[in-house]
Amino acid sequence: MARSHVAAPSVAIIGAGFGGLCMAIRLIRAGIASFTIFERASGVGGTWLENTYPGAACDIPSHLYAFSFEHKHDWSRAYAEQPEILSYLQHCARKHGLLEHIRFNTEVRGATFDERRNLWSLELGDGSTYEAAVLISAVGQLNRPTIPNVPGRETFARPAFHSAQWRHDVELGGKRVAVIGTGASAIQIVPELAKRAASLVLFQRSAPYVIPKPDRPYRSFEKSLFRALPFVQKVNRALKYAMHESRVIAFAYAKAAMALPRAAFVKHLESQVADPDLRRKLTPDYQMGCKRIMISNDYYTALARPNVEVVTDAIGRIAETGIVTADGREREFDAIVYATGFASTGFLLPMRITGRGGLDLHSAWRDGAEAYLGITVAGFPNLFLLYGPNTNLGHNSIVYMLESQVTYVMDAIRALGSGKLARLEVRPSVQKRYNERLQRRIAGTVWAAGCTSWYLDASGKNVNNWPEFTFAYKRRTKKLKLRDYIPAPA
Ligand code: N01
Repeated sequence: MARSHVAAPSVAIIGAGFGGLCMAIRLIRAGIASFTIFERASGVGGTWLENTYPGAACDIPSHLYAFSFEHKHDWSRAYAEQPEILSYLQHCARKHGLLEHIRFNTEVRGATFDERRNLWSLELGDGSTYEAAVLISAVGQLNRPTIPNVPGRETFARPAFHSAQWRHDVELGGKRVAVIGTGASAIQIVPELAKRAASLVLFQRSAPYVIPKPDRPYRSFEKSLFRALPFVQKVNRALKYAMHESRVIAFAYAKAAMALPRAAFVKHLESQVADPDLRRKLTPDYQMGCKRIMISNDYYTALARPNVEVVTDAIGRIAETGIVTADGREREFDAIVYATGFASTGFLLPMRITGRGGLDLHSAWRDGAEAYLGITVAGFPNLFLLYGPNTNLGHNSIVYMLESQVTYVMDAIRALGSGKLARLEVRPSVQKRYNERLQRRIAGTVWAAGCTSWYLDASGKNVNNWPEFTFAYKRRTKKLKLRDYIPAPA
């Protein structure tokens, strides 16, 4: 274990994506070196390492989708693509000396809290264990790809893979390709594949709302300006933040404000798709914002290409060489791409997390995952979640939320390092009150408008989204209040 420069508890971080790296940089900057990051992959980047499908890019502006303390003046475009985001994260890890703290190719299978010693014992993939006083989960919400259990799926004898497990060894150029799903991943994949596949059939269960993406390459003079005058970049970032932040009004405060983006959607669809039948298929039947709103300049034009077909009939089964829709029609394919999303509501699954008194985290969450501020969970002392329950956004950059959470966890680590506290465990009443209020707020948002989405668990409870302004969340997480926690003197 690395030696600390200041008195601090030992810290184990799970995941080396945006969250884990942010946490580690803040620890290093505070002079705390007693931490280890466990990463199941062979490199840093998390979702940006895993998702390498053609067209993978961020739908939040580059300057906003970056750490506030680690600006990059030379983003190549307004909305960065996956390789550039990955290389930014690799740069952050190198620059802040994080690599020596990361154990790559090391999966954490579970963790158990030892009440007598106030230590978390982590069970690692190779069967060994590792102990730390503080456990921080930074595994994200979208790390377990799901492939629907369509009858006959296993019988398909040709390549079939999930968008987050892209098979770069499979050449799709000139092939007959099926894409299942119309979420944020699919709308980036489809335009790229449509250009080179002989034919592409998109199986759409629900149509997404797609509006224009204000994307463009940055000009050299802009990059030079950002480098020479960092405050210009800061102003640019602040403006983008404010613009995105205002969007929560339509999601959560005044749904009538959704009329504006809806008008943009209608105009976009009408300008890009001439065929009225196709337009009808591509018009969603649910309230805008209920599922994630998509931005793309080439999705609709791709669907209007002669080699592309949008199928809205339900998939009945998958056969050896194709997909059979409920009407009995079989289409033959050389490959199937499942852009079918992630198991988003199980959070730390498949890890087994055992807290005080043998309490299992997933049993504690049998009525739906919840945490106080999305960060701490009653019964699980010294466990902190980054991007935990109800901290996802429909309107702004998740990096902002992560930084707020990291500020809060740093406060906790300082408190635990003071030598006065044995552990920090949120009071059940505080967690309950917080979540009751949160769910009341969510009930009035557009996400509760009756559609299905990855924000809802099996019982229909929204366990993923934060329903307010992000600056309100930042304010709440600025300082850890000891009164929210059960007193546990050292
Ligand atoms: O997954 P999704 P995703 N038959 O769950 C369909 C982030 N992200 O990977 O809507 C037919 O959104 C399902 O249909 P329906 C972003 O937060 C960000 O695309 O349930 N279809 C849906 O269309 C995003 O929201 C970026 O009716 C089936 C699709 O599969 C999140 O990741 C880029 C089906 C799944 O969509 C997830 O996006 C990419 C079935 N049996 C992703 N089962 C950025 O730009 C499921 N579907 C930052």
